[in-house]
Amino acid sequence: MSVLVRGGTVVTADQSFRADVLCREGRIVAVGDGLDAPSGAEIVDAGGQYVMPGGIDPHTHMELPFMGTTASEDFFTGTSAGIAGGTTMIIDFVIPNPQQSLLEAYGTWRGWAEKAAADYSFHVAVTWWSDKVAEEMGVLTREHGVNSFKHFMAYKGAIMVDDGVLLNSFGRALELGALCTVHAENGEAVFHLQRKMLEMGITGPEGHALSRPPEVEGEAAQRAISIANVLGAPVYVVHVSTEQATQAIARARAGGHRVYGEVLAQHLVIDESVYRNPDWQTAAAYVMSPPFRARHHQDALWAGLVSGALQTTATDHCCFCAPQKAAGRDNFTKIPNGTGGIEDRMSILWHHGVNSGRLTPSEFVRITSANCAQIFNIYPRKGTVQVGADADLVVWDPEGHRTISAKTHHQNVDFNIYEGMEVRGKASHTVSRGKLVWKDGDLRTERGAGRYVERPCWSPAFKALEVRNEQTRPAGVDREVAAAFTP
Ligand code: URQ
Ligand code: ZN
Ligand code: ZN
Repeated sequence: MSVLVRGGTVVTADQSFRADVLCREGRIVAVGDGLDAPSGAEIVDAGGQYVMPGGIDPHTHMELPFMGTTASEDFFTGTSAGIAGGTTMIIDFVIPNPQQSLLEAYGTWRGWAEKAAADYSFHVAVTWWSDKVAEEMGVLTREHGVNSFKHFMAYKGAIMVDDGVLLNSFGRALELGALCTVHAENGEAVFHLQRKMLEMGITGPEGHALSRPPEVEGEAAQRAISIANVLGAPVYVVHVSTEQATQAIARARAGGHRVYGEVLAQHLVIDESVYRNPDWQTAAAYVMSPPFRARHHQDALWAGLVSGALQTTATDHCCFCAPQKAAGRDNFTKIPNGTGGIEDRMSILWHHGVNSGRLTPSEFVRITSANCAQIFNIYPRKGTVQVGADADLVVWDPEGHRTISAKTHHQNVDFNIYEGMEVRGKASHTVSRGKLVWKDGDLRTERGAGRYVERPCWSPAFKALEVRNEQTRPAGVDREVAAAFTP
């Protein structure tokens, strides 16, 4: 099976040039002018369009069991919706219960993901600590291609971890050459404020945002960065939503600390006024953590992306339908946290990023695909258009208009957070694993066509780096190990 994408402008993280792209048996086999079509090849006319690496969404939660229910989007429907929007790979999360074996949970999620229509990988959450957790982190890196471990600093009483777990886990990940990521909200402060809101009789969705003010994220982001810095470890902050956290990351990076920041497409364009919608169901549909913020935070997030302080974009695609959200009708703390968006991320970022003049097409490729591939060590297999790379491509129609709506989206959820938003720029064709699976509105994904993507750790690179100075080398941590990640 061959696919020839003809007549387009190839855009990678560092250049744009006119070229045809030939894909065969899942790989890109030729990039150049005037390529011949092998017999039987499917031909895509990409004239007037861009040919970019398929989007990678580093933050999704397909069929996540959470807050007493299960996310409505599964690995097949969710990756299919992603393909319709130009995303060809997800990195989802294995989230063990506290005291549960990480390997056991990993096996469960791998089973669920076998139905995926596109490629996928997993961050594994560390939700508790013991020698066994440390040992299983090693097995996951050595035998299962896991190179990132997640830590929830929120969700007290459920999956929240304290500073002690962060120190143990960050240190262990450093030994393994794996990257630690954090959900940065001060869970104790959230818990305290939730009770205050309820005592004051605030039970609606507005209470969700009021119990998670920006400082709750700013403090936790700074704390995670400081803890990582004490160990000389890198850290990746997921779903950065505030000016405070963006500035903490920018300061750390300016100081030479290896800190990465991820921003969700929805936090760039939706603000906290959604929680004041008089319709309870609509306001509840926007309950996610961190919550939507006042508009000035959006300016800071865009500045973070344009300046390079923030590197990746994601969706935190974690869908709950109206009946599920209704569990919190009388108490906002019971509303399952999560929103969707995997199908719309690329159009939102193109329309509000490139059409607005904030981003060039190459910068769009960086924040939707290339940076993620490099940070999570799967570049140039993913995240670029070159011979030998996986044949994951999106043919992007910059003039294609779309009105986003739950009535027309492919996501398995009864609400679209961008409902009614008009965007210019959309995926006209998507190639996944060398197959044309989205063609002018015809979605032809196959259940189980996706494959698990192993992500190797960084060991060799770290040995070369010198510790920044004596102070950052924690006592007792082997000099060579401490050299890891520390520029
Ligand atoms: O916190 C997360 O990232 C998961 C549980 C999805 N829910 C959310 O509100 N972001
Ligand atoms: Zn989170
Ligand atoms: Zn999440």
